[in-house]
Amino acid sequence: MTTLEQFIIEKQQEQERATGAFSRILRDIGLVAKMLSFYLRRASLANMLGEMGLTNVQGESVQKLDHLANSLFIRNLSRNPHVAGIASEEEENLIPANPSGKYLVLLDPLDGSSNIDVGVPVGSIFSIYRRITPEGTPVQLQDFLQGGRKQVAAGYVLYGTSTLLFYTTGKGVHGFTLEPAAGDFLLTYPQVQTPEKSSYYSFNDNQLHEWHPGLRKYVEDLHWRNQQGQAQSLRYVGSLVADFHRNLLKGGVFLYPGTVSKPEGKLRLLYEGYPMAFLMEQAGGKATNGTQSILDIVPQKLHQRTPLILGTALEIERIYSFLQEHVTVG
Ligand code: P6P
Repeated sequence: MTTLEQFIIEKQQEQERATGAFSRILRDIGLVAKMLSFYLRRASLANMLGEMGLTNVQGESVQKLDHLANSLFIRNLSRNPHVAGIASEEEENLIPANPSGKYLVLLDPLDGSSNIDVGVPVGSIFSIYRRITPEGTPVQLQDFLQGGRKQVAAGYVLYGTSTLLFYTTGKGVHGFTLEPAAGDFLLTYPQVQTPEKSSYYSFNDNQLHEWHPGLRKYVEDLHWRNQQGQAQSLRYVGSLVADFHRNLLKGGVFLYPGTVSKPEGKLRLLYEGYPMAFLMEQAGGKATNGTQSILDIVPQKLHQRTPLILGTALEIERIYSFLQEHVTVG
């Protein structure tokens, strides 16, 4: 079987400008993923569950494992000579690394960590750009605000029944499974395409009354189609990586839209929306904020939020049609 390292080298040889720098970064992300997989499986045995007693830049309580994941990624990537800078959901400001580096890494180090205490899968999300400021100088905020279409790579690690690493460099989506006996990720899902037919829909309906009327109409349509025997099932884990991964492989649609009181939604554009949208588009699906493709949103701030609706192209087109039918006035 092909290891992650072998696969990266093979793909690198196909890319004329590949210098091995990007491959080294992906290997470092894989290394942290292996370490986190180890710690997560023993968290309840090693008193690693629960809160740190700190609040992060998002105003959220920091879980012990959030802190560990953030530290591991930053420590390992900062040592990589090709990484010029890092941004993390857990850090208010960008983190300059090696001025001679060509790449930037944006991270959600451990997404869905509140689920860990109840044994629900969690994930890490990453997004990689080439810097646009001169090499040899410290990275600037503008390096991180290039927009989703400028990503050179994106991916996630799912710490579930097995530990999976999925990524794209714009030439398809490829998935690997951690083989603990070998201590390496092995290629198990080459060239992933999301099914055209949707089997699942994933959303938290606790604010449905505040959704755009067109989206509420879409949900009614889902239920009506189920009554006609075109059954899709509600599956919502409350962990973005887990919900995304199931829908990517089985076909589905995920909605975390804006609401009347929170029009910008909850999820973060730069290290959740952009990478997941890149992956979904590469797998043949679509990703939108309700009015445009996620990847076309022009970023303004490091931690800005975005409504996120993504999945099979057919369902996203259906959602667009309901939104256009129910344009709210004013
Ligand atoms: P809610 C986890 O906290 C997270 O950031 C994502 O992983 C997940 O998709 C979403 O929030 C769940 O939010 O409001 O349904 O609990």
